[in-house]
Amino acid sequence: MKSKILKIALVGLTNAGKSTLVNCIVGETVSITNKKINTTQELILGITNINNNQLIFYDTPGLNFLKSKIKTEKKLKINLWQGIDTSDLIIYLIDSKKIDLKSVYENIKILTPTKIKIIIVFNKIDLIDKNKLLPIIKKISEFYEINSFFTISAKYNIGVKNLLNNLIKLSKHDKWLYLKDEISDKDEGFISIECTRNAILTYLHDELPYNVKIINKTFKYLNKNELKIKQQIIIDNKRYKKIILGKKGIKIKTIREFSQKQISNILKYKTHLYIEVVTDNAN
Ligand SMILES: Nc1nc2c(ncn2[C@@H]2O[C@H](COP(=O)(O)OP(=O)(O)OP(=O)(O)O)[C@@H](O)[C@H]2O)c(=O)[nH]1
Ligand SMILES: [Mg+2]
Repeated sequence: MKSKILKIALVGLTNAGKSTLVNCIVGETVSITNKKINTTQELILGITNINNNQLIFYDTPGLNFLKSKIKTEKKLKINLWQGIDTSDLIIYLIDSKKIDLKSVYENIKILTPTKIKIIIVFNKIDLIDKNKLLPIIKKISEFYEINSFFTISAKYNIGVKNLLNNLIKLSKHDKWLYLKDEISDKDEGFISIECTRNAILTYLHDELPYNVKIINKTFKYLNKNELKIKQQIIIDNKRYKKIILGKKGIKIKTIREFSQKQISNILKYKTHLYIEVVTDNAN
């Protein structure tokens, strides 16, 4: 059978469940998820192969950015558009529990000039009565030439197989871009950094979690079961250091433990994680 390929950009408001969907499709955690907003900052790829079809999903940063608070806003926009520009299809993902029709109209209006086919997927169907979506689907199709609507629950893997079976019908004859076993473009080092970012996002508030940089100083497999990672959390404001450390270091302890557990679960290595907080250009 000739190889086929389809590149799909997952687009939608923050918290719609884009990263959860990528993980569900790939079957492993390649992109972190969190109930806080603007979790995804990089453009992350999730790849799945079904028979002769290679489906490549671009998990993009949520469309509504944390204006002014977030220093990386520009980077998020670049990553979002890079994902869209390289795709053959846009999945506009909607949180069915929190439908904001105005934002759906506005965002589809922004995406329409790209001339890339858009399909709409209602996520979190486990939280609502499906019938409530019918008038909404009718309204959207009155405004735009969109005729493909799907309902899924990315968290509970409902309707996802049906969605994939419909996507493969749209794939085009071409060479696969990734090897059979590749599930993401990101490596284990990246995931370990994302886990610590996720821990910071979970335990710290306001703008701080969005404005830290994390790097791996050491990433070493000790044997086939154990992993040693030394990370640095780099901040540009001395004031933040106190907040991240917390009273008697309690905050950083919680962050380290949360991240270490997540890394161990995702990478399937017993992980020894060490974290140091440093200031850069301190003021
Ligand atoms: N009940 C339910 N919750 C879901 C579902 N999909 C995602 N969630 C939850 O919604 C929250 C946001 O999910 P994410 O996958 O991080 O959302 P996102 O669209 O990637 O968000 P950003 O990266 O901020 O743009 C998390 O707490 C998920 O567990 C679903 O199908 N049902
Ligand atoms: Mg995300």
